[in-house]
Amino acid sequence: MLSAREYCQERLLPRVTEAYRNEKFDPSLIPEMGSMGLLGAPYQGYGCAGTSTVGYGLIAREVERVDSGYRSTMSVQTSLVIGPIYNYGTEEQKQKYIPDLASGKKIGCFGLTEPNHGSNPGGMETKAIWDETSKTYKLSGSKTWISNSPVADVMVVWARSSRHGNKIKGFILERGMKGLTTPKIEGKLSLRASITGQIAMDDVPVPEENLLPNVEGLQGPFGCLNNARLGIAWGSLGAAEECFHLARQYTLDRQQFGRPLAQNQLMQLKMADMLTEISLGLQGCLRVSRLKDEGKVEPEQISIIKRNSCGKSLEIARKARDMLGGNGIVDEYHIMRHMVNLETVNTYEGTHDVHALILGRAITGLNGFF
Ligand code: TGC
Ligand code: FAD
Repeated sequence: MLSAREYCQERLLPRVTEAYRNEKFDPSLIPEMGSMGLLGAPYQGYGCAGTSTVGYGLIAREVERVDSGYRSTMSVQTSLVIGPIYNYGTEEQKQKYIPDLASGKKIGCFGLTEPNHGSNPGGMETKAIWDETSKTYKLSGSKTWISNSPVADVMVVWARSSRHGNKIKGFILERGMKGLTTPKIEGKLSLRASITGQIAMDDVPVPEENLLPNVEGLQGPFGCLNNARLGIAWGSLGAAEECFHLARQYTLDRQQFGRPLAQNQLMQLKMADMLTEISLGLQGCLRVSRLKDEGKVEPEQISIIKRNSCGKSLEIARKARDMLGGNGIVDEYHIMRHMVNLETVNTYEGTHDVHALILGRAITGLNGFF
C-alpha cells in the first residue's frame, strides 16, 4: 500500500500539468482516493479510515502539495458531504450514503453559496416548501461556485424550510431528481483541475427522509466548514512548501553573474522568510488540530490558521514565482499554477478579510460586518 505522500507524488503529480492546462477534471481520481482511504478520513466507521484531525491535515498537505484543486475535490467529499451526513444525519442516511462516498463510488458536493449571497450566507434565498400531500420538500433556488457539482451524484444543499419556521436546514439531493441541473462554470483561471458549477433547483421534490434532522440554522453549514477550513489551513501550506522547494532548487541550479542565484543575499532572505512562515504556520495547524481532537477548539482559532495559512502561502507562491524569472510563468515549473490556485483558496470558505472580521468581532465584541 502506498502512503498518502507516495500516492500524491507517484499518481497525482504526473497528470496535474495536463489536467490544469486543459481544464480537465478526472473523475477516476475519486475511487482512487477512496481506495487509498483519503475520503472521509477523519470519521469513524461506514468505510472511513478514522484518522485524527492531525492525520487529516497531513493528508490535505500532501494532496495540496500537488494541487489545490485535488485537495478541494477530496476535502469537499470529506468535510462537506460525508461530514454533515455523519454529524447531522440519521443512521439510515449514514448507512445509505457514507460507504459509497468514502470508497469514491459516488461523488458529492456542498451547496451553500448563492449568486447573491457569498460571504453572507445568512441572506440565503433557496427555499424548501413542505408538501404535505406528497410528503416531499420542494426545493427552489440556485447555488453557485459549487466544487464537484457538475459530476456529483449526491448534493448536500442548505435551504430555508417552510416546515421549520423558515430556518436553514440541510437536504440530501441526488442526481436524477426532477427539476435539478448542475451546469459547469467555464473560464476559470484558477483551480482548473477541479470542476466547479451551479446547482439549479426548480421545485425539486426531495423526500422527507432526505432531510438532515439533527441541525438547524447556520450552525449546520458552519459546523462542516470548521473541519474543511482546518484542512485548508494544512493544505495551503503544502502548496507553499512545494513552491519553496522548487524555488530553492532552481536558484541553486541557475547561474547568473557567474554564481548560483541562491548565493545572493536577497534570494537567501526570501527563502529564510518563506521557511519561517511555513514552519510557524504548520506549528499553528498542529496545535489547533490537537485542540480539535481534544474537543477544545474554538471556531476563531480555525479562522486564525485558515487566514494565516492562505494569506502567507499566497505570498510565498508569488515570491517563489519571481525567483524563477521567465520560467516562473511556465506550467511545467508548477509554481504559477500553485500561485493562481491559492487565489481561490484565499477566497473560498471565508475570504481573508471575512476571517479578519470574524476575529475582529471576537476581539472587540463589535460586529464589523454591517
Ligand atoms: P453569525 O451570527 O456569526 O452566526 C450564525 C449562527 O451560526 C453559528 N456559527 C457557527 N457555528 C459553528 N461554527 C462556526 N464557525 C460558526 N460561525 C457561526 C453562530 O453561533 C450562530 O448560531 P445561532 O444558533 O446563534 O444562530 O452569522 P453571520 O450571519 O453574522 O455570519 C457572519 C460570518 C462572516 C461569520 C459568516 O457568514 C461566514 O463565515 N461567511 C463566510 C462564508 C463561507 O465561508 N462560505 C463557504 C462556502 S463553502 C465553500 O466555500 C467550499 S469551497 C471547498 C473546496 O472546494 O475546498
Ligand atoms: P463576496 O462575498 O461578494 O465578496 C467579495 C469581496 O468583498 C471579498 O473581498 C470579501 O472579502 C469582501 N467582503 C464581503 N463582505 C464584506 C464585509 N462585510 N466587509 C468587508 N469586505 C467584505 N461555495 C460553496 O457553497 N460550495 C463550494 O463547494 C464552493 N466551492 C468554490 C470553489 C471555487 C473555485 C470558488 C471560487 C468558490 C467556491 N465557493 C463554494 C464559494 C466561496 O465560498 C465564495 O466565493 C466565498 O465565500 C466568497 O463569496 P463571493 O464570491 O460571493 O464574494
